[in-house]
Amino acid sequence: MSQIRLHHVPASRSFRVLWLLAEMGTDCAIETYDIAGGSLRSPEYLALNPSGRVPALEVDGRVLMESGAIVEYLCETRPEHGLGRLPGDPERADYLQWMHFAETQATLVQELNLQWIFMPAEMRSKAVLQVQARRLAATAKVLEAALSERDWLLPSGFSAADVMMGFNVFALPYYIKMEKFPAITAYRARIEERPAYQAARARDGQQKFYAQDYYDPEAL
Ligand SMILES: N[C@@H](CCC(=O)N[C@@H](CS)C(=O)NCC(=O)O)C(=O)O
Repeated sequence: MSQIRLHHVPASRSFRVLWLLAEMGTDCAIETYDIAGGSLRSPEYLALNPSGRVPALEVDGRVLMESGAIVEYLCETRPEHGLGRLPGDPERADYLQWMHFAETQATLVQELNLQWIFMPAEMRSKAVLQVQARRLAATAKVLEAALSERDWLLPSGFSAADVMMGFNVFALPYYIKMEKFPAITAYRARIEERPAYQAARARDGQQKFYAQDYYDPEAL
């Protein structure tokens, strides 16, 4: 089998794939890109992923994009690692729900990133930033309620749904006050204790997005 190659931006959604592969004990080569530097729009990269986004994964003789699809594909084609909940599993419906809810939440983070990090300050809308931060907090409430009941998203224990969602929780503190979310904070600490997470972070690279600890729309 040819080597798996991950097209990656440090601290972006491609980290989910890097982390999942580490949980599987599967090595991969990494090609690193700079979101602001234009390399995701090069003809070579667009030939791999026409939407110009990460992740893209070269695996099993093809290229896949969309972090959720990649995570599901890897779990289904490598079931021996027990990280997915495949059709027939009693947790399958909850697993799918968390996998996709993670993208609902990540999209809110992305919209906040767009305004706070990537757009010129004069283009920011206080109203939109306030609404998006509130919407993000609403998703955090859902997560907080689940994690108040158990350590991982599914009762049977750690799964790829935690990889999808666990990536998000490191971005939440930039946009919402975490005091109201002690279960998420404890979840984050449990994630940081995982050897595979630590191994993936060691390969991830330096995040270049956030220059402050908290972005407050009220301060605009
Ligand atoms: N739903 C997609 C979203 C991919 C995505 O938007 N990735 C971001 C990084 S987190 C990106 O590549 N942004 C670059 C851009 O939009 O130009 C996924 O989960 O893979």
